[in-house]
Amino acid sequence: MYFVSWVTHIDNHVLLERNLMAEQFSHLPPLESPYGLSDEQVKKYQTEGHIMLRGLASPEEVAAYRPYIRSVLEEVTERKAKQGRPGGYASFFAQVTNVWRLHDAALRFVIARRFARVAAELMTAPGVRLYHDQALFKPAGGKATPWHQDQVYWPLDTPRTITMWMPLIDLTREMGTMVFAAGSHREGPLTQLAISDASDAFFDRLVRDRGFSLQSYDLKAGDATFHAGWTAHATHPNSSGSVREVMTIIYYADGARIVEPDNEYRRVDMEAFHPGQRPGEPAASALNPLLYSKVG
Ligand SMILES: O=C(O)CCC(=O)C(=O)O
Repeated sequence: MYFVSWVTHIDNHVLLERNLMAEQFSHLPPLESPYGLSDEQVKKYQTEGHIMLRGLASPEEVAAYRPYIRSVLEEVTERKAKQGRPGGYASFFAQVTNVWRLHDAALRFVIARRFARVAAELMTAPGVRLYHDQALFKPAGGKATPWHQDQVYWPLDTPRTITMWMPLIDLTREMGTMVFAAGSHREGPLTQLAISDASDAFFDRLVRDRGFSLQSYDLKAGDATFHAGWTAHATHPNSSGSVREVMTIIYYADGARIVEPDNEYRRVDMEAFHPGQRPGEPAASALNPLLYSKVG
């Protein structure tokens, strides 16, 4: 059975309970074949805390999934669904979290073995689990996303965390691409500030004072950047007349444990993304399927 074999790398009953047999989505590309990372790319990621990969998905593969991801975003933002985190980021982007739970087509994209394998190989982790996904659509005229470090939000005991950031359409800098402070991940936590004007001012000064090289890329649909949880990053504003359509998937190394939340963001994330779990436990709730395992 095609769909059953397609999901055998998933060890979690939650996904298997989903209607993966749905004929409706059988035309969607499986996104299974390996990308073929080089040792140089892995080394570059580990040195700089981010990397840009051309053609991780083909334009055709992305085009097949795009309408489903867009439809979820449009539906959720229309009814202004509240999703977990405190704080309002509406001027930066329209945000829908865990799209994989809202649509079976998006599920196939988010659990894609090709993407998860790249995440594992960049972190030299034997396996990765899903933390969550986010569709991040920056509206035309949307402000720059302020400088921040993601892991301020994440109650995990490992630096081996990573975000795949993939545009669904071709992007130029004017549409709000990412800016990374290369090598900043090696500093670990630099502040407890969450995304805000304050974090933006803090990092703006810090990257200048420390002389971090700032790197940014124009991307075609299906190209992707990956960045580590402690890599300081921001985006350009969207000064174009078009919506910037991006899908992100966040992974962590299998075996990571939940830490006692030391801020409100981490407490909320623990409850939202590791439901029923306690600090000290391996982070492996029903919402964190193992998406790739070298031995599996
Ligand atoms: O897409 C954006 O505007 C920000 C994304 C971001 O900060 C992230 O994915 O970590």
